[in-house]
Amino acid sequence: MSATRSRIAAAAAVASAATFLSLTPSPAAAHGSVFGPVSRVSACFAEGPETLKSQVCKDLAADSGTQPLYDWNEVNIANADGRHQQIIPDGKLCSANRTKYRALDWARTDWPATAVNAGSYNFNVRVTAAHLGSMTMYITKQGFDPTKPLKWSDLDATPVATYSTPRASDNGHYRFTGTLPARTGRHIVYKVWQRHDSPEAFYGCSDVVFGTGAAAAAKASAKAPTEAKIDAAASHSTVSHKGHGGDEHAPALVSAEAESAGSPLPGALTAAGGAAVFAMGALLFNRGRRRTN
Ligand SMILES: [Cu+2]
Repeated sequence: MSATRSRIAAAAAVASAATFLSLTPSPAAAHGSVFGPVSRVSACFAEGPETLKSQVCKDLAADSGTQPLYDWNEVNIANADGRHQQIIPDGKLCSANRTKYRALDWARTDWPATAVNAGSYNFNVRVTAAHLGSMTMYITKQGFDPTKPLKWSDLDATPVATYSTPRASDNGHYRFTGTLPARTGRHIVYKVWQRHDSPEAFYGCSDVVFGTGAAAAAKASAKAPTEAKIDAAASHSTVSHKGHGGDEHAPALVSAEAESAGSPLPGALTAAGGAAVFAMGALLFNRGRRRTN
């Protein structure tokens, strides 16, 4: 084989390797979702993706399919790196600006909600993988209009809870206490969970209704998924439910895995995939050269 021909062969191999890398699905990493108060995606998943009851959950599935519900423990941005307000525009907070989860941004007042009162509140986050990091829970200001898309400026700057997430969970849960301020009516609790062992962050909206009256109770229909439901639906998930817990040094392709699940920020995949293609191409090219020597 001539040097020129072997170069052409190497180039073709690189091209097919690039195609292979871009077409090969890889499971996204597992994370979690807020079960207390129940997040939007968890509340719909709990109804059963194939047996949805709430109109808003049915509309979500009609718009986006059921995969966002089976992937209830995702809603991540792989390379957020603390830049939450820069990379998530107003109106896209609940989806983390992910097209896959766009329905979660709908400003509707019929999302399944959790009844709450001012004062101490026990938060419960179901995590399918624990990560060292910081979890911050915000709540909307008094006067928030739930018929308008959620904006960063709607959130009270003072968190209602902050929690340093340890590398081991309490049997699949992070439990911590916060303090809810006085509010009336429907509000949103917004979770920001920034990993410290990687730039990845997770987001979520939980609908709450303040008050103890019958009207509040009637609106507060959210239920968290049962463990049986989580187990039964795991095979439909594109998000790993196990396997990378406690990964203090995430492998290089973790970012790429999250990217393949639809992150709007493509840098990580390009970098990781490009490095792999380059390495493979260099190897093939050198083999070709050796043959011609
Ligand atoms: Cu994770």
